[in-house]
Amino acid sequence: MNLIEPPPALAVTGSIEPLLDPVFISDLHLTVERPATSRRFFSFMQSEAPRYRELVILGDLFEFWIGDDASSAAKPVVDALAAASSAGQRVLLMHGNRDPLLGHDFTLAAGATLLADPIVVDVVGAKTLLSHGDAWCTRDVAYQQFRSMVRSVEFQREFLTKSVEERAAIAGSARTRSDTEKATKAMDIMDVTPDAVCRALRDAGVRRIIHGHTHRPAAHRIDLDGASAERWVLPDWDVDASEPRGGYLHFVAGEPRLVFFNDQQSCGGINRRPAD
Ligand code: LP5
Ligand code: MN
Repeated sequence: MNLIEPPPALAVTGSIEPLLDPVFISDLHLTVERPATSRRFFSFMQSEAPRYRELVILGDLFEFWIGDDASSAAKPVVDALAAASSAGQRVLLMHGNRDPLLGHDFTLAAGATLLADPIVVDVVGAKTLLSHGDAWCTRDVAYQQFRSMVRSVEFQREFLTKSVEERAAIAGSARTRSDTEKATKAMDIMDVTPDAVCRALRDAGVRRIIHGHTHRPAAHRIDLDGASAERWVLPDWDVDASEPRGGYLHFVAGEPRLVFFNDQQSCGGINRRPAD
């Protein structure tokens, strides 16, 4: 890392102009090891994304990211984002738990803006809280400890001084340990905590949340102090899986709508008003 640049945790912006006609995606986990998913991303960038004024990526675009200086395999992805931003689309991106080290060089090359997590944004006329969503999985105590470490400026500065090989080895063992530990965690621990979501809605003074991370796409209606609020959860993408999945959220007549690539994929709230 160039030492004059801010570490990724400080390379984010906390305030942006309203989104007028956005498309939201997250949790693509792009890697050369999932070629069909990468191909679907490139076709999305060619044919679907250009219909919207803003492309918003709410974290985990990449399977993992160990620093902007170790990203040659991701060049086609960066180029696709750069083509979109050069064509006049706003490209907005949030860190996920897999790619919290996306930094200044990446955003410069992609023509993207890194968003703080969470961030309140005017989205199609409604004040909305955007987040990757992992910070609200508060019952996953081991994960929250890991998250605090990886998001800290001190950790990021230190980690990015290591060689690419050393970083790759550490990230590889973190991935293995994550998979092993996830196998023993109860499913509800790995979902957002309802109280944490309500607190976030109250603190932000909003009635709508959009997030990713949990891979449980849905539209939830929430009772917030006697009034109604909404939590929209984006789908993850895996087009290489035996049952391919993925999709996006956009707005139709001012209302959010989830769209899935695979008609077989279903969720609690597809194309309907949020369900409980
Ligand atoms: O990612 P996923 O879907 O498997 O599970 C997440 C949580 N796991 C993680 C860990 C990431 O997968 C690791 C990859 C990061 C690569 C890029 C970052 C580069 C910095 C790497 C620095 C080490 O996010 C998982 C949640 C799950 O979502 C659902 O919310 O449960 O959380 C965990 O599994 C966390 C474990 O409980 C603890 C993991 C400890 C790993 C320790 C590695 C220590 C290395 C120390 C080096 C100084
Ligand atoms: Mn995630």
